[in-house]
Amino acid sequence: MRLLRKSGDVPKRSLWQKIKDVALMDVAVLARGGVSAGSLEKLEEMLLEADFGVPTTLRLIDGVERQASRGFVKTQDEFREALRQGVEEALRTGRSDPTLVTAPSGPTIILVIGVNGAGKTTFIGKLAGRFRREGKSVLVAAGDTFRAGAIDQLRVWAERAGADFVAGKPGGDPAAVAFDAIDAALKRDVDVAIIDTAGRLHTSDDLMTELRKVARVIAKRLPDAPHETLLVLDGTIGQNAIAQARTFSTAVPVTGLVVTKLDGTARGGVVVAAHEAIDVPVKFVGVGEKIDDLEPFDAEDFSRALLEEE
Ligand SMILES: Nc1nc2c(ncn2[C@@H]2O[C@H](COP(=O)(O)OP(=O)(O)OP(=O)(O)O)[C@@H](O)[C@H]2O)c(=O)[nH]1
Ligand SMILES: [Mg+2]
Repeated sequence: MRLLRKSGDVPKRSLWQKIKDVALMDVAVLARGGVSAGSLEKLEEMLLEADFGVPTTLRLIDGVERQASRGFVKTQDEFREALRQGVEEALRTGRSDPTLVTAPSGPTIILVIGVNGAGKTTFIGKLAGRFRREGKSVLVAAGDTFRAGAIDQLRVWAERAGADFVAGKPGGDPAAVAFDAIDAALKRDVDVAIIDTAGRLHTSDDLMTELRKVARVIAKRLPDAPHETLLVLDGTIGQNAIAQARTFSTAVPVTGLVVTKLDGTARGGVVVAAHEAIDVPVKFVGVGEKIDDLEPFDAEDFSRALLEEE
């Protein structure tokens, strides 16, 4: 998994690189066998800095301490492996299947939601490109009628990916766009329809109300749809992403998470924290602005990439 690598000209140190330097004293204490609860202070600081959040951080520390008390954490490598296993286990707990749900017959409908700037439209472009490479026919729909320029931005992505494009009028009703998109998907018999949405309205309440309406209209037009409602989170905004995950998932049934902008950050704890916060599987991560910069999620790969030696 291409993750957390340098983006542009600024090389970033991996999380492990940081932990390795400052947590060595913790390791030394562990190696002497003298671990008491709460002794891994440095590690705790580092994990919080990497956006794991308090509950996930405490659980990870607990896991390392438990391994240590059994005598399994005597070397730096064992320390790293204990932590990595904790991360992987957290990502495999609860609802954690990264496979995209598809319609048993007819078009698969994917609704994409998230705050403005999270990377929804870019993700849709990348996902459409991915389906096209698999030989599937794709339609994308510009359900963001709110932001000026949003419709054209998606049109460009559709052309780049080789996908059909459906749009309404600027300022029009996004639910109507979603309805038309499903009509078009059924008529043209496409394999996948992906519906973009606005990230900002006057208030967050307005946005949630609108999303609920879009989801309702989709379900009315096609029972069982949307087959996926993917929440896009910016991986660089720390605990705000967790708050967003909670807000969106109480408004609509979120079926998968997409965490973007994981290139060029030495953090990434948001991926684990968001999964734990709302018990929804992470399905993709975004690692750049280009069409190929999308990685299907894999818990083991992710944990290895996060804690890789440079
Ligand atoms: N480095 C990096 N940039 C990304 C990634 N995904 C998206 N971006 C950038 O983030 C910015 C916002 O992306 P959009 O796709 O327009 O975000 P959006 O959620 O559709 O935003 P609104 O339409 O305003 O709601 C753009 O400049 C993208 O190029 C990623 O994985 N890595
Ligand atoms: Mg957008």
